[in-house]
Amino acid sequence: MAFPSQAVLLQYRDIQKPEEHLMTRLSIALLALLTIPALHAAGPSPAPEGAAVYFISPQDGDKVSSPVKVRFGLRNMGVAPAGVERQHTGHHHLLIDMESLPALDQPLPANEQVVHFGGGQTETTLDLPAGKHRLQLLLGDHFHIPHNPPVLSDVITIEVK
Ligand SMILES: [Cu+2]
Repeated sequence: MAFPSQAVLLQYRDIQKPEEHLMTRLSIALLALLTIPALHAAGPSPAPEGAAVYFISPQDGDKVSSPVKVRFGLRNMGVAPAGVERQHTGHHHLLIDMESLPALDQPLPANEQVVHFGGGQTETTLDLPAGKHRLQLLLGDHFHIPHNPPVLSDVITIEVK
């Protein structure tokens, strides 16, 4: 059985000499040092110079009727589905009526205001209530993390009739 043998192991650890404890701690510290830079190296993905994401349609100030067809444009980068790691690619995220930007150094949340297009889609159709709405596009990498520097569109405001 696992439990009694674990108890024996704990007892054995308790009677280890202090130097051995120190060695264990040093090993753990060393492991942490080796692991942390590796995690940092994994992200964020670099964006090339001149990379830009923008709305092909609608355009800022447009008066539209719902459902709204939204088309995403991307310059100097390619579209790849979520989970596919390929240099200088990413997938679109549509930010809808966000008060502020989400954290740009971690995976983007997925909710009604942050919509992922992880299949590599470059357009969508939105059902929006009447009134003014703010839209913004943000590219994310294979982990849904914005690039460095972030590839972020201007905010457009549209009015749904
Ligand atoms: Cu995503």
